[in-house]
Amino acid sequence: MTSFSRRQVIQGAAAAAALSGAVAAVPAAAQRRRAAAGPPPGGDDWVHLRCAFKEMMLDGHKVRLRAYNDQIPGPPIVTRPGATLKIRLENGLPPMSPAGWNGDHNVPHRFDLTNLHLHGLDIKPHLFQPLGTSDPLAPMIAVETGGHQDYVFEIPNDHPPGLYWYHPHHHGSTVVQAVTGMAGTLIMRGPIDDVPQIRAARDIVLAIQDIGLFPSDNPADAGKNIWNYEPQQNAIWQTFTGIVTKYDPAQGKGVATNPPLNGGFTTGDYALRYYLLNGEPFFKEVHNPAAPPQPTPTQLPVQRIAMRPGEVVRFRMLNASSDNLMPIIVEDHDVHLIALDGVNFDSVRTVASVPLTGPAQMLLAPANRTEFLIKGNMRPGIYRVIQLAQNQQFLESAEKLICEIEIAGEAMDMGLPTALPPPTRYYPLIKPQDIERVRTLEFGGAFPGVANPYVGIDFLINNMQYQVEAIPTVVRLGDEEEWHLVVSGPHHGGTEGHPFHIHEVSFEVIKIGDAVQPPGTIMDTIWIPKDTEVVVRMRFLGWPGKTVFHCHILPHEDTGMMQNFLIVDPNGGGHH
Ligand SMILES: [Cu+2]
Repeated sequence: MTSFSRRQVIQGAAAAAALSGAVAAVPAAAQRRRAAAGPPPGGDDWVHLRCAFKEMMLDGHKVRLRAYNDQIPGPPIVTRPGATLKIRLENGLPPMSPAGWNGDHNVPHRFDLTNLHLHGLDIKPHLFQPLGTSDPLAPMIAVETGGHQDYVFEIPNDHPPGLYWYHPHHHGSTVVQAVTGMAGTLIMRGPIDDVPQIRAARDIVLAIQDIGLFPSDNPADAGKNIWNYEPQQNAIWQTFTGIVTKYDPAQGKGVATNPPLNGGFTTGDYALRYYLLNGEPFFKEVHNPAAPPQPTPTQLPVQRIAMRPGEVVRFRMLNASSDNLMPIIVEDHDVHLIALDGVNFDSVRTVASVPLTGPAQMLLAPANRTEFLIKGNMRPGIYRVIQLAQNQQFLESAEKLICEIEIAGEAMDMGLPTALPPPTRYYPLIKPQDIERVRTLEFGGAFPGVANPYVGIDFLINNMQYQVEAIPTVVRLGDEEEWHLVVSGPHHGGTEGHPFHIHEVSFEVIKIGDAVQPPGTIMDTIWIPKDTEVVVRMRFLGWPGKTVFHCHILPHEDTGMMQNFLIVDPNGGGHH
């Protein structure tokens, strides 16, 4: 995190990159030649990411977080279709003893192990060892303290250009690492950047993260008043009592830790949680003992983005938070949507200005991205970018002011694009008669937990917890499938919505409940509201291999709401 002052004015991509030390996988010269085909010149084109603890001040609190290259969010990675993207991930986190872990991968453990997921990219499967493996029994890549992993990806020539992101994905340590800072943006350059009205617009990335904290239980921190999220093995923060328990197999129940611990693993409610915009806190929540599902909210001062009347600015918003669903409004402005989850539409979709009471203009589940143009209101003033309050999750989410747009200065009249270059990789869209298979996935759970007594709550897909060596789903390369994603009633544990995310492919969203979506709504993560069925269609067109789909509420994922699937090549071997 850089030393931003309050009311810092966000300038746009160039300034943001300079501030945060952007890592460009494509050399600067190649970036200027955006339209050029083929991979970047060889040589010094490795992106280096090193994760480690980071001590810093956050809103007056001394905190110990986890960061890539000492930056929160991590350094932006820039690449483009046709490139070879090479990333070396180094693990500088301190070791954590596995002592006391019962060996169940759905019990959070080994917060020192890490790996890397490039979220939303259509690239070789990269969660299991070795990279791209089709071995059903392949283990997950787990980089130990002091170790490293090299990732080399061929980006397809027709890869959609847009906003993607990266974060750790080792089962059992994902949320602890991500909710203490480990996430960064990845920008795929491409044809959309050459649309004249888009090229003329400043490009401003709005990366939103959450940071979960407890007072440190580390004896070495005694008297230092440090906040962190470093739960001991099997220590579970009990939201409703505010005490920390460890499961005792002999008694068959969780027992209060003695001496009491301040913090433990949590499925969402922290003693203290911050929301960050590009690394700066804008909102705080404090655990509320009187009503745990309603943390006590505090709005903090926000950053301000300067625009001129009639100026068109390109915004790219990432919800990198671990579990917060974000309905978004830009006050007194039409939102000209150009892309969701990195895949642009074939024309601009304008969402008219709405009252601040809603309904929202955009809905970002955890992991979603929206890319949109805003044309500055001709009336100078301060306009708010707001996350509306929502109660679609166990924890209620209060209304949050994320940032402000200050419109001032001489008026301009910048244009909006009419047509956009179609993302050819996903066209033609899948026709109903071409669907080879229909599958149903049900997201549910149980409280108190039966399958996962150590955690005390079950998160299940089709009544299964994650098993690293199981392959419940096998699909064929080239096939087109329709998946029905269901969060059903309370009798199946469907008490809150869940965001579905699948690796390797993006899907077209056909229906959310009864609401038919516009053709060409391509996403990689979709919010499934409770008591609702979402229908998506996808084509497995990239690589064979072992990979996963899961709920992108990270504590749900880490405790079991994930499944492997295998993409097999019916013609045996080969790729593309
Ligand atoms: Cu979930």
